[in-house]
Amino acid sequence: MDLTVIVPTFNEGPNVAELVRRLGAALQGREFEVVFVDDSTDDTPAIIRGVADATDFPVRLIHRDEPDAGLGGAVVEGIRAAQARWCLVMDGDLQHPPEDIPRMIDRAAVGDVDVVVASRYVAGGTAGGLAGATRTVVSRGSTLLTKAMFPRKLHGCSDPMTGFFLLDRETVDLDSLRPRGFKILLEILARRQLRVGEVPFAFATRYAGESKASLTQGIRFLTQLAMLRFGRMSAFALVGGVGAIANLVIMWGLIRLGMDYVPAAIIASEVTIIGNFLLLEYLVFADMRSESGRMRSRFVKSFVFNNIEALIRIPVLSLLVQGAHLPSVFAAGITLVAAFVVRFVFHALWVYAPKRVGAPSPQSALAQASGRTLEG
Ligand SMILES: Nc1nc2c(ncn2[C@@H]2O[C@H](COP(=O)(O)OP(=O)(O)OP(=O)(O)O)[C@@H](O)[C@H]2O)c(=O)[nH]1
Ligand SMILES: [Mg+2]
Repeated sequence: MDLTVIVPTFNEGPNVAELVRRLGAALQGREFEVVFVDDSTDDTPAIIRGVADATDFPVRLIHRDEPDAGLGGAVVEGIRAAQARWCLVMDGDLQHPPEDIPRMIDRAAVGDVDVVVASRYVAGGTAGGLAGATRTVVSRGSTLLTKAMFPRKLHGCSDPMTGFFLLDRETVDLDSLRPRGFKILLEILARRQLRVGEVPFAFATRYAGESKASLTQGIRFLTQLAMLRFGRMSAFALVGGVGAIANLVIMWGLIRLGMDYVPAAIIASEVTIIGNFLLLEYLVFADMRSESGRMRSRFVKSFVFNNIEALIRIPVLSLLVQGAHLPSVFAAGITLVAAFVVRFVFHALWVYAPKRVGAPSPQSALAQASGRTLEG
């Protein structure tokens, strides 16, 4: 087997037959297989099986009943299951023309790269298939931001957000990837310096079906970027900072409405504690949720911890001010920083600790949780 074509699909039924037909035509005379990694909730799996029966090259289906880590997770699962060393990843909606694959293979055959990226933004490529001006601006802007954050690792890559690439799977450590959201190539390139080759391609319009891109995906992407660049602790700090500001704004608002400052402070704290928990769940620790038991028990732990923390922090603050005669704002700063570190360790090690048998130990969970700065 020379090549495994990996196609992540989510409700792409109407595109399957046409995609497989064009793949067969474009890759005629080569040894290859097609692997669909499917998270669909409709009849797409049945359509894939039907098409597989009618083709003379191997078409495999991996259907995930419990999808993990969305599109990125699906691609990683496909790479794991691949028979070939070289894996071609492409969308299932024909925005990535199968006819470009031979050029990508030729580029890889030169032998000096680990990954060949089909780029919309290199001379000769076009992004015409992006739906509308907003999508184009968002795509362009986020590409620039991403390249600015990883200037060295993404130096040779004009389109790190593309979902169309050919990868030598022996050059990536699949276990080190933390796929979340849509941008799996970025995850691969940011983890490790790879040699990148590019070929231009014309991004087509969707053949049939509906787009799965959304604002939620956009927010996930920004979190992914922050975590890749600065590690999980900074995403955690970001959420904490937003929470602290929200806390003060709520308190100020309630006092203006005539409430006494003590109940105002208590209400503001409780609202922030709940809001912070939700942000941690869906942004910072999203990739660890499935392994760390039930959401309700995580909420109870987090809620109890934060309330105890507030109960300890205030007396410590007055001790520092009255006992050690520190200026109050400075003292408050010290207690907040100390509380932040303790809170991070508590959430990473206990609230989001993996529950499954054979799961990593708390020590490795913390290493994973704190993340690393990936580029010097
Ligand atoms: N397995 C799997 N595939 C997904 C998931 N979400 C999206 N996909 C597939 O990933 C590919 C890209 O998704 P699209 O909805 O086309 O996203 P896009 O190309 O950025 O958006 P459009 O330009 O509007 O098409 C398609 O083949 C989808 O079916 C998912 O959660 N799991
Ligand atoms: Mg698409």
